[in-house]
Amino acid sequence: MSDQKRNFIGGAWVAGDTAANINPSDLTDIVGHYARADAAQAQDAIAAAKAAFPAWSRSGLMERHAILRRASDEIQARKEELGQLLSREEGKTLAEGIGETVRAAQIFDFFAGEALRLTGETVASVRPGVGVEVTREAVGVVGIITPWNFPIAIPAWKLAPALCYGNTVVFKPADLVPGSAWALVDILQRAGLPDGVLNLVMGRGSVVGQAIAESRDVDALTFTGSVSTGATLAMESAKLMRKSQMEMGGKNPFVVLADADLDVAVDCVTQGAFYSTGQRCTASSRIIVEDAIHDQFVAALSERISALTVGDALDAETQIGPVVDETQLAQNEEYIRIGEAEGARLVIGGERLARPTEGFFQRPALFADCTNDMRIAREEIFGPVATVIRVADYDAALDVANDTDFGLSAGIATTSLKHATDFKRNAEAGMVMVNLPTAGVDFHVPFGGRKASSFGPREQGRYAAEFYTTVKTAYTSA
Ligand code: UN1
Repeated sequence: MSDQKRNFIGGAWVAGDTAANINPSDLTDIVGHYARADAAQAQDAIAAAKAAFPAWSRSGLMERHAILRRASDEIQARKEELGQLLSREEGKTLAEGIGETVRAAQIFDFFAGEALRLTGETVASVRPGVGVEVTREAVGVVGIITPWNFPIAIPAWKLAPALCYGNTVVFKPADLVPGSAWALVDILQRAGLPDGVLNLVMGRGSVVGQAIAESRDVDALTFTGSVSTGATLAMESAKLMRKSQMEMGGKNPFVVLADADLDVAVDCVTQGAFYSTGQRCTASSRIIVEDAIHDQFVAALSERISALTVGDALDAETQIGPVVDETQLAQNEEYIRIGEAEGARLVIGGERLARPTEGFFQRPALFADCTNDMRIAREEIFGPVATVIRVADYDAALDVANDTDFGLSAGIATTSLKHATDFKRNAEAGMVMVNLPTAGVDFHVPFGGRKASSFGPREQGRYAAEFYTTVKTAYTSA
């Protein structure tokens, strides 16, 4: 295919089998044709990254700073176009697509700065006349495997620190959304990365992801995606004694107390559960509501849901874009059936919606009368489906919030300082939100969770150095 967007290996654009990138808002719209790498190309990419490592890990800080800065500037300058590409291939609204693109630019800006702030420690030795220095060095070849739901921000928050600290990269974006990833690699290579420092291998997890996971030449592996794949990749990594970082699912609680500002609570849940079509690991999917405000809250939320405009991601009126593909939509529908069979009450939504173009449109769904042991309250659905669980008081709410296999984000709507403080202290989650949605995080502070949600060091901000560097302790006798 002459118009094929190719893989990038060792500084050259390399053709492969072609896959069409389809717009979930309009199945007749082909976003582009993208190469799929095979296992041999993935190995070439790993070899190129390995060969480029010695020089890049010793490169000057101003060179790294300038490349990351240029990338940030170009992403920012092209935010409308890149945001549109993102929304067209993934289905989140244009406002969300542009917002995510700006977030990617901010992440590159942050790590351009971090490149100039590499520090270590000088420590007195216990032995007289001996000095100790603690420094951080690049890890080596980093394998980066990213999901479809944040086609530019998640690649940015893994690529930027990897490159900032002097690692070389083999990058496999999700097969469903190669467009934003390809654009990002194109920007970074034109920003001046030496050949082999960043390699793009698009394609299937079972082929490309597998080749990266199995390679002894990949020194660190970072992944965002499902729990089952994350667990497999962590085990593969442990067998090779390789550093790994897994960001996986969530079943994030959002507690609504009787003393909450009702508008704030409804806003937080609408955004947290349904924006980005509910396709976020940080989505609020268990809404835990105190009895005294329960009926009023469910009525207000259901009214809000019925007013949400579901449609083409690129239409300015749209508030909720399509589900990403048929497989995900069928999974959402299966969970609607499961919820009804379990005895939960479907208050609103869940049905497919017809729009002028053929796409994967679904009305956001709200279940009430749920118990925390139902499958719809325990398993990550990854769609616009939320469950409401009624509780007697704050203590019961906290118990239910923490009764989950996951621990990524937890939120509460309350005007009580006492309950907000207690929740921040006792919620078993990596991130806690007070009067804010569980999803939608800052780019410069740690991101990650507990239990089945995350494995390995945190991402983002200065904490990213924990994963993307390795510590050296040097002793010198005077
Ligand atoms: C956010 O909520 O702002 O895959 C980010 C995900 C997360 C990112 C969420 N890793 O949904």
